[in-house]
Amino acid sequence: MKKELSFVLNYALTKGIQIHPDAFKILDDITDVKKLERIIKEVVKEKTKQKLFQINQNDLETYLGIKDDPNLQNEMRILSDPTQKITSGEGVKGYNALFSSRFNKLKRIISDRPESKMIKSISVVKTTKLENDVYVCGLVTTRDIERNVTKLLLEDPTGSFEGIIFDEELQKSAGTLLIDQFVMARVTTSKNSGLIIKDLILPDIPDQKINKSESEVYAVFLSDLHIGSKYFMEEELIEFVNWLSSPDAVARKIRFILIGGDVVDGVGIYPNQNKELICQTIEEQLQKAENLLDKIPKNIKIIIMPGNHDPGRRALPQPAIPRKYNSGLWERENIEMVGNPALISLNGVKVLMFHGQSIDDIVKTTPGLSYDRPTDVMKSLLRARHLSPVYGSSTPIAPEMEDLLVIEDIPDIFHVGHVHKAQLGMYKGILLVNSGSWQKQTPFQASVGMIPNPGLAIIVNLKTFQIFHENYNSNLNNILQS
Ligand code: D5M
Ligand code: FE
Ligand code: ZN
Repeated sequence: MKKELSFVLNYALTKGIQIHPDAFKILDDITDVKKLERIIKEVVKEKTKQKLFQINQNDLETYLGIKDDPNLQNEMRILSDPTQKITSGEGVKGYNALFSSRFNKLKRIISDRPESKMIKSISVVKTTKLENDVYVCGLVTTRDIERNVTKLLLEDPTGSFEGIIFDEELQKSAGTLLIDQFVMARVTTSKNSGLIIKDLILPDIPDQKINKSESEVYAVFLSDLHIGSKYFMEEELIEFVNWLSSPDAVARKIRFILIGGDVVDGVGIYPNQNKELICQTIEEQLQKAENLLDKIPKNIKIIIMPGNHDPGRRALPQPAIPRKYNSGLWERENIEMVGNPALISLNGVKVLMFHGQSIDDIVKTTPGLSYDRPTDVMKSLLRARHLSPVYGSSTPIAPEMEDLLVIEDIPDIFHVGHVHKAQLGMYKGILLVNSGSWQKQTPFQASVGMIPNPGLAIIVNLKTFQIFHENYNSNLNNILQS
């Protein structure tokens, strides 16, 4: 008998627990001594708690995820992934196509509202004297505040017009509009034949029924691991991964792990990044990611989406992390590589995953929004029904023929990362999850006063939407916000 195995047997016996020969065979296959010790200690602890005195084959198979609990369904479907759809039109023509696709998709969405029967095109509104109020749809081109009025320039495929807002409250809502966002305006002709905006309506989310899983399984939401960075919390993430194969009652029900981008820290993403890297190449970083994810029980399905630090292309929508940098991740049976953004169904629960690059543009230009409250920004994306409305700011957007960033399907869970601040929220029944990070505060973040709350794993029961979290940060002030 191997030395390690006799240790295991003796350890169990001193605790008054026997190991069945079939269970012994499974233990014999485990070559990692540390893993073997950990497994036996945890199973013995669990058996003692349950006042049972034999470890059998079934215990170990369940514990190691070799055998699935047949009552737990874990069906994952990719409902939408930009990877295969990316075409990139060229130059001005491409951007015209993109904006016309954006306009048409959002007009279709807003057409469900009763007011939409009175929608007129901008060319008609500009050339006729209006008897009654009418509605026009357009993308916001500019927003100016002059003395006591706000002026909005709206554009549709027939032309553009400048509308004036006098009402104070309405000026406040106009102040939160994002450039290039779609809006419907109620307009009327003024005495001097200018156009006055009397109301602004966003596509927004209608009241709807949330889909839940029939089977009681849990999903884990992670993002911004930044593997390869000096500040990546490797020990803590390994501890979490080990917990996944522990007998803990919550861990035993986890069947999905979603990773919302910035899986690795990348190379050449910011000046002098190499000084803050432990792994200097993308390949090395992804290999480390693969080794780590390989320790996750195989009955857990893992979805990997890229962020702005991952390889592929920088502009949105992003394709999945290309196979050429690491084929192992692509070949793993329990791993699914998707682009950014992606819509996934987990036992019928729709999860919209988006890394969240556009948050940078939005907090810069919108009064009342900040990096500290990412779920507020997520709400404004849902109201705009667009993941990255602002064009030409810090978030690069590719000139696709189809605007793949319009939120067409309404999700049950909206999963975003990027700002390294784990936070939960709710909007019109949709669960908002910002999954934080597994990277300690970087010198850059310290210099701009950004305080992340890393090392938190958010876990959602997909049947009840009850939320759990596991904290792997030793700092007790590191808390999940909501
Ligand atoms: O982004 C982590 C966070 O840091 C995110 O909130 C954006 C912010 N960030 C990153 N780089 C910059 C620059 N250059 N200016 C302002 N804010 C920034 P990550 O994608 O992990 O780097
Ligand atoms: Fe990040
Ligand atoms: Zn990011």
